[in-house]
Amino acid sequence: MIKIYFAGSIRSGRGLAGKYREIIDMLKKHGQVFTEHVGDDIAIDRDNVGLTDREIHDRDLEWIRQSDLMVAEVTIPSLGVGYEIARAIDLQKSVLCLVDRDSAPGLSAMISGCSDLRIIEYASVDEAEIILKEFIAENQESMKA
Ligand code: 6IA
Repeated sequence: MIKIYFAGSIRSGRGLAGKYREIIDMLKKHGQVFTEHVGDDIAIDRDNVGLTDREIHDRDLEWIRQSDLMVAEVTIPSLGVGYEIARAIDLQKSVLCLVDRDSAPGLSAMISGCSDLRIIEYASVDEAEIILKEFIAENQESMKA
C-alpha cells in the first residue's frame, strides 16, 4: 500500500481544516496516510498531547522518510508545511502541492518557482481527486519500475 504524508497548516491557521479532512479521507481510499490528525483538531490534541516540539518534529520527519509521496495543501502559508516540503524534496520524494483557487492569498515564489514540485489549483475536492489519483498511480508505476 502506498504511504502518503499529508501536510497542511496547524499553528499557521486552521481555516481550511475541513478541506484537509476531505482530502485525507479521499487519500485514505488509495493508501496509508501518516498524518490523519492534520484534518482533525481533536486528533491533533489527542495524538500530540505530552509530546515536545522536538518529538513532534522528529516523528514527522521520520514519517516523511518512510513515505512514498507527499501531498501538501499550501493555500494557507505555513512555515511547517514549507519546511516539510523542502525536507521531502531533499529526500527525493514526489511532492504534489494543492492550492485552493478561491482562497489563495498568493503562493510564495519559493514554492511556485520550485521546479521539483507539481503545483495544482483546485476548486473542489472532487476536482482534486482526479489529479491525486493520477499522481498516486504515476508513483505506483515508478515504484514498480
Ligand atoms: O507551522 P505549522 O504548525 O502550520 O506546520 C504544520 C505542519 O507541520 C503539518 O503539515 C504537520 O505535519 C507539522 N506539524 C506542526 N505542528 C504539528 C503538531 N502539533 N502535530 C503534528 N504535526 C505538526 C503542534 C501542536 C498542536 C497541539 C498545536
